[in-house]
Amino acid sequence: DNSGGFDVSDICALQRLDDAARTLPTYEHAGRAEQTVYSPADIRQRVGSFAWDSTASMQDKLARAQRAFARKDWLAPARAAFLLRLADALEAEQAHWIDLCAREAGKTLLDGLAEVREAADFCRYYAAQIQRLPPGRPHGVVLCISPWNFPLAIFIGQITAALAAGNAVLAKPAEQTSLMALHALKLMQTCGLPPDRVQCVIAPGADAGRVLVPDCRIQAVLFTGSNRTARWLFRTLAQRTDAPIPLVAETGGQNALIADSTALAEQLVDDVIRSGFHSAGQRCSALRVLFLQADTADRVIELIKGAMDELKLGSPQELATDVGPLIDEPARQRLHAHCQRLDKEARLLHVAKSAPTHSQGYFFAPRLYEIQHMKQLPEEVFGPIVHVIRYAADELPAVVEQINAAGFGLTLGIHTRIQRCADYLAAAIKVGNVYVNRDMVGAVVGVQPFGGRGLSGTGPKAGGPLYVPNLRRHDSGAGRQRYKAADTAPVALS
Ligand code: UN1
Repeated sequence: DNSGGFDVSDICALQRLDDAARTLPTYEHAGRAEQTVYSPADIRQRVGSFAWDSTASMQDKLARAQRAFARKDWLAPARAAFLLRLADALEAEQAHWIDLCAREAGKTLLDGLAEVREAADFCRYYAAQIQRLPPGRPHGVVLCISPWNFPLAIFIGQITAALAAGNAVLAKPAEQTSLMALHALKLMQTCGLPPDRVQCVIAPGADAGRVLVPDCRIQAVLFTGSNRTARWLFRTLAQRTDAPIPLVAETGGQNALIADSTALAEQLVDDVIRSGFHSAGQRCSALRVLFLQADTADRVIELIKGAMDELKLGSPQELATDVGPLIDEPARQRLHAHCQRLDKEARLLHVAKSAPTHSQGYFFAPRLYEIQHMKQLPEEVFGPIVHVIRYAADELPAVVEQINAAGFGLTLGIHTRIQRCADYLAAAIKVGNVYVNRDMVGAVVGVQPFGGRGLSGTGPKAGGPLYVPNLRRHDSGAGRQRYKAADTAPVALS
């Protein structure tokens, strides 16, 4: 995403939105089996409504998408022009998207702005790919399964990847953010999307999966979501008689940041706060496990505790808010269960002091635990909780081993001023994205291929280290201006 570098007009536009927030409209999509949507930040606030798809309507949408693909009448130049129009249209309606994102997904105004920018970046990136790459053979109907935590950016990113390569799309957005998906589909239609080319199924994941994934009319799958669902997709696709079906999966991580005693403490703390607690920790790239070299750990922990108390929890519609709500009650229950277990076997170092400005939502105060080993985290913890592990200077190889043994491989942070140490860790730990002396969220479209290795997904493919400038930060010295990424595009689908 592109959440850095705001100028004054952005901030003014957001402030006006902040002031106007409570008078904005609701979003209604009439139909049978209607579902009302309430805001995760305030469960009394009605956001809109939508209708669930039945099995029959899912099948109908699949058939339509297949017919649209069979027409083969949407040529590359028209596809590229469509993507560029869509990018402009998204940006023209920026305030609308930021508002809906805050109310339906509980994302802060700045996170919402980053969503719009990233979605537009995907459109322009794939439009450029159409012009740059030789045409490949499209697959047919691509099933795009997108998550609620990036309800616009990943929804649009997957669909535009598939469309750019000439496919038709059956989109299955997370049900928690159905309104955003339905509105984005409408916008695509107004930008000249050919009839039926993109269909959007609104259904609980398990129902949609059972109906659609075994169906031989689905010819490829793009998935961002949980590791458990990714495994189910692999198994189900493998059982199809027409296998192999391409699956691009991006799943979770137990993302670690290793900070040795040469790290600049204030920069480190800033990056821990942003990577672990902003977006309420609800990013697959977020920091979960912070390895601190023992000599300086106490000092860093004290600074982190102070910074946690500065965080403002509250309504995502207020510009001053740093941490919004979790997405829903099951998410909060999962975090509570995790904390109940850790309260017995680990040390609670701190709970952020800031109480939410209003309490009618699924808020969860950021927490810092100290644990002994990553084995204490059996699965991804999707929320604002950071787990500290201390290590002695001569234990670095054991840290590497511990991270690799956990099996996930999405993001890794390294804070050090010893070049040899950064090089050693970046080479020894198997992950898709290594961030050196900066935060570890906010991958930028077109600059940095984003994907996980091991349990974290199917890409990016292994490649040599590529050092590029850090686009967000321009404020500091040596070692801070780069990150490492692999050498493939985010999604190559043809
Ligand atoms: C996700 O959280 O599901 O780099 C993936 C980042 C984002 C992560 C998106 N692009 O923080």
